[in-house]
Amino acid sequence: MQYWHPFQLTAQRWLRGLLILGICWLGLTQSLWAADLARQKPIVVEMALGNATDELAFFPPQLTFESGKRYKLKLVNHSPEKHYFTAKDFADAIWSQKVDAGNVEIKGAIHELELRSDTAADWVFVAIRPGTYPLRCTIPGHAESGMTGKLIIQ
Ligand SMILES: [Cu+2]
Repeated sequence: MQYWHPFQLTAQRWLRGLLILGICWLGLTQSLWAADLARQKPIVVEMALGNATDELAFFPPQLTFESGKRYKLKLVNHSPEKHYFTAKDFADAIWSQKVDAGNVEIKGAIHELELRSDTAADWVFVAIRPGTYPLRCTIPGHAESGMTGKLIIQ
């Protein structure tokens, strides 16, 4: 049998209560922060994967984002073949909300997008971690022919 001094018991309860309150507060401020970011009107940026004359490049080859801002990155492929938008480290440095592609909306973390000829997709995200991240098309031969780029978060 264990006996607890009444004060000790009360102090422990208080501490536990405070700890729970603290955790709730953290959770609340974090979700408020996320909700606030999610409501920001996105800055629209466009990038083309290839072009009508089938040049293997991203247009423009470099984009710069600002940390803490919400973006809608409009990806378009007007070229006669399919391309990939592969930027794994960049994907880890953003808070990805969704990708809108035609009638489909994909939520959560996305690392790579495949765009077939004459398709478009809107990627909505909040830029978070500053850095310079490589972008490439992973179709054999494309990156080697110049289909690479840079995504910068400042
Ligand atoms: Cu390509």
